[in-house]
Amino acid sequence: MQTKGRSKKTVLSELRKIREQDLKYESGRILCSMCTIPHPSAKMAHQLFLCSNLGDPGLFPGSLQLEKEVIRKLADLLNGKKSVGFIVSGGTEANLLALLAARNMANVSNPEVILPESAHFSFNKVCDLLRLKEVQASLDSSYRVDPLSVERCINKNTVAVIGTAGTAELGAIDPINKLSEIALDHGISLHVDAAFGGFIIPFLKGIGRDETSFDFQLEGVKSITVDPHKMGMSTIPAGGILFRDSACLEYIKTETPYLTEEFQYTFVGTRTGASVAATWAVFESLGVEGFQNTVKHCIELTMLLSSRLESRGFQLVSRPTLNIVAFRSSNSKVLAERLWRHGWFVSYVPRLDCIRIVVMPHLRRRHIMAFLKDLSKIAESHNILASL
Ligand code: 0PR
Repeated sequence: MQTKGRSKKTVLSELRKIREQDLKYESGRILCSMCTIPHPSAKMAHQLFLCSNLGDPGLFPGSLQLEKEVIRKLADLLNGKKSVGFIVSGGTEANLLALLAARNMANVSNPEVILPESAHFSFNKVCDLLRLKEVQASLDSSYRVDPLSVERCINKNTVAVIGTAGTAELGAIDPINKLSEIALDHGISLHVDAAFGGFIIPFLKGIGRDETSFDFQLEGVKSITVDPHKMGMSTIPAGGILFRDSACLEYIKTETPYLTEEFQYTFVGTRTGASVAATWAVFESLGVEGFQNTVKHCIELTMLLSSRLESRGFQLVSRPTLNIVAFRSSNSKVLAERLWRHGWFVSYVPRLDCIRIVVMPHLRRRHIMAFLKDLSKIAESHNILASL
């Protein structure tokens, strides 16, 4: 660090220059992200609550009220009549809290968790931290967890099973209704990771598409992850964890002897109220109709992209259920690398040897059309065939 401070103007102008190196969602070239441009009201709300710390909520009763309201609205969206929860740092922390509760609730000496092959890698971190043994359940032909495989994995050490409502790789929705029955039959917790799908699935019915039940309506569902900083269009960091009822909180609480509240339930201590305010602002600004319109926009572009890819001969890994398209070519890895070099930022998924595109709200039809045009050119110039 230099001895003397520099003027605000100099500092900011340097920061602006450095910021130019970051990619911008507005360019329409970020096709590999589950985050997007926050809603304009979220950006302003975030600034307004920049100093707020929900780690010591007695000092910030306004922020606390906003968190309660946001959780109430999320609970309504997910049919959780008695649900409680928190806005946390992201899907990873939300999944951590869910499994912490499940493990402590079960209180067995060698706890195990059943993870579908398609579960997000955050669960690997969580299981490592919580010393939970991972048991992998296999998928069916449409990349949804096979309930029979789950049932075969259960033994006396099983504390929880994970179901995903919108997998990170394909946007697939596991048969949560079946998992719920299994969880109830065996007295284990079912945690639903709807980090991505939680802000999409509840709005599908309103736009005339099939809706799958994945939430607290199903009695076996103990907890749900649902992230405002993904399809919720809030600012980062905003993950969401909801529990079925307040009894679950007993298993994750830590005493905070000298703070303004007696217990903390989140993993992170000092935590921002800014993205809570931002989430509140998005809910107020959009309402159900606004979310429906956003979901409709993303799904329509997804359908456009997937059908055009198919007509160009590319093979879809599966029919998109949500706004994720995964496709293959004769050399998907090299094609993904070439696309990056040409400024199209897609993901390459090694497990499925495919390219993944997440059709987030920052994308427009013109971006999809420009991508398709470049894709064909790039594939051709590197002798990559659309078909396998
Ligand atoms: N569960 C699911 C189903 C997820 O998709 C993710 C993240 C998580 C949990 C973990 O959430 P946090 O990252 O908030 O802790 N899914 C994205 C992914 O892995 C995260 C992401 C976001 C990646 C933006 C890239 C990016 O640019 O694809």
